[in-house]
Amino acid sequence: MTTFNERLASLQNNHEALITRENEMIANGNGIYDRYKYPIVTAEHTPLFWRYDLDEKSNPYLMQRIGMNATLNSGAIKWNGKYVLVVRVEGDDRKSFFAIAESPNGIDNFRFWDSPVTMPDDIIPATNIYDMRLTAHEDGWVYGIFCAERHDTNAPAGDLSTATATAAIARTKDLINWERLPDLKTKSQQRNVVLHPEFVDGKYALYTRPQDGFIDAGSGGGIGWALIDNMTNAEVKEETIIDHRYYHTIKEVKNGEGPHPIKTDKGWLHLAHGVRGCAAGLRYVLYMYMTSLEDPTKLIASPAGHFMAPQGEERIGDVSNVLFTNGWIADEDGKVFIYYASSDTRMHVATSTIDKLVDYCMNTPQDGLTTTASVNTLKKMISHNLEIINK
Ligand code: BGC
Ligand code: BMA
Repeated sequence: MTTFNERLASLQNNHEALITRENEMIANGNGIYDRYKYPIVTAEHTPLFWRYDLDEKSNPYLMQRIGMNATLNSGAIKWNGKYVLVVRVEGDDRKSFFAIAESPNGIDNFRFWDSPVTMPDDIIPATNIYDMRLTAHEDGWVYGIFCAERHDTNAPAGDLSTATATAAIARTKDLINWERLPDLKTKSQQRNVVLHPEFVDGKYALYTRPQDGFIDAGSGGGIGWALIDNMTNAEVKEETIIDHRYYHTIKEVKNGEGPHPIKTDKGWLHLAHGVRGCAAGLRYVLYMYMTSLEDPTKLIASPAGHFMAPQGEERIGDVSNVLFTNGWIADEDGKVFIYYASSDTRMHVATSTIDKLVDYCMNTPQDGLTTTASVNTLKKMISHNLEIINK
């Protein structure tokens, strides 16, 4: 029979091997970005001392006491030279919390800090919090905007599922101590609210996602934009839709901003998710678009279709057929680390460069919104290529 200490040593060795495993870029990608062989953060990456009571007296069988179910939708920031994720960790009890994992190279060796984030509550405490977008704003604070979910007090008796989604706001200078500010005041429910990194006309600017209900985007036409006076009592008075939803596209049912856009000399580079409904449920994919530097509400590039869709094991998980992103990091040298979660279960990375992503946005044909338009676009490229081939 293995002793407590033998079992502990074996758990520790396996855990260390998992965390320090080198990642490998997958060859022969699409030229736009590269995927990697291994997920970068999984539930098994969470420290053993979060899951096991390590006291032989109270836990003689060395059983797991607090299960971690998934690590998903993570905010990202370059912090003291490290690639840092604010991971949405979900326990077996379905409660999500934020915890920080850092890596020296952005693609492997992600290690959690010892304790999860202690996030203060707003006046009305939330039941669950998730999906933080990080913005190092030019005002000097690092803001985290995330979804705060509460049971809808207007739901009929017995309906324990209808909830409300609100944008919660916190800020920090060290990623350890978080100051909670009042939740965003808006006319509708909000998920996927993201703070633009710069002041615009002296105001804070938010990407929003107005929605009719907790799940239903309804009359909310897409990704919105709102200027607000301050973050300490943030209120959206007017929203303009900057990236619309369309019939029979990858964002027919809803769309939401991913992380805040990256500034490039050609415009703001955006990464977002689009959702469509099908017999298998909701399908979430990632897509990109660009807005103008002079007028960040003006769409200047809108490549058709998805930028990334779930592949292989990414397709399967707690909520299958989902890719979701709320974090990316652009290095000084132009390399971009795209952090995405698959099927609400695990975190991955893909790498690209600013130049390639801008090229992708500017030169991928737009969606003509009909089969005829798509076939015409395709035929144009084919005939041009045939001229080259037959020369
Ligand atoms: C889940 C989210 C999900 C949302 C809408 C929440 O309860 O935690 O992951 O996006 O419901 O389906
Ligand atoms: C939501 C998002 C994510 C999640 C997705 C799929 O609406 O906000 O939290 O990844 O659904 O379940």
